[in-house]
Amino acid sequence: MARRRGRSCRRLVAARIIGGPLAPNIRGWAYFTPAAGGSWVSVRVSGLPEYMPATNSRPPIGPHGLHIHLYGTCAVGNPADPFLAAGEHWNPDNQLHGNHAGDLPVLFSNDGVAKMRVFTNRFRPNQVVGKSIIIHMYPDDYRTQPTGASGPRLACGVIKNYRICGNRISPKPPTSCC
Ligand SMILES: [Cu+2]
Repeated sequence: MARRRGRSCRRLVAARIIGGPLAPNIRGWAYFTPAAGGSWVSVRVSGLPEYMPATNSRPPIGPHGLHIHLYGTCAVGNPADPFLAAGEHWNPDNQLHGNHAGDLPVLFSNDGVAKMRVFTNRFRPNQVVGKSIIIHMYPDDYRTQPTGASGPRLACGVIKNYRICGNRISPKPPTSCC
């Protein structure tokens, strides 16, 4: 652990998640930490929409599809169909959806709050820096190709290197501290 100005600092791969025009109250973080043989992915968000059962014309709202997408941009683009600039699911080894490296379990809302920690052996934290994480409106069915039929994109975060010094998290690259 490196020390600078008397504080201990460490590097953290993370994404600050912010809701787009379809769910502007969403706020949260995703953290990607090393694990034996892969990564822990920890997601904490608030402001998710209320669960609504499926109707004849649309799937249920929630639990929410969650994926790592290819490009590290959260440009909103079309407000009615936002965050398309993040591209498709991150799928470096050309798998079917359900087995994309960027596929993750759905997020369950608890009065708008979701907290989930999941292990994946599909990547190390460094490998997802520069990509994005997206929360969708509908559940992932893990079979519809290539999207899982998760529907519109509610929230987005670009996965970056952050540093934590004491309790502070700042978006400076790790070369400046650790
Ligand atoms: Cu997605």
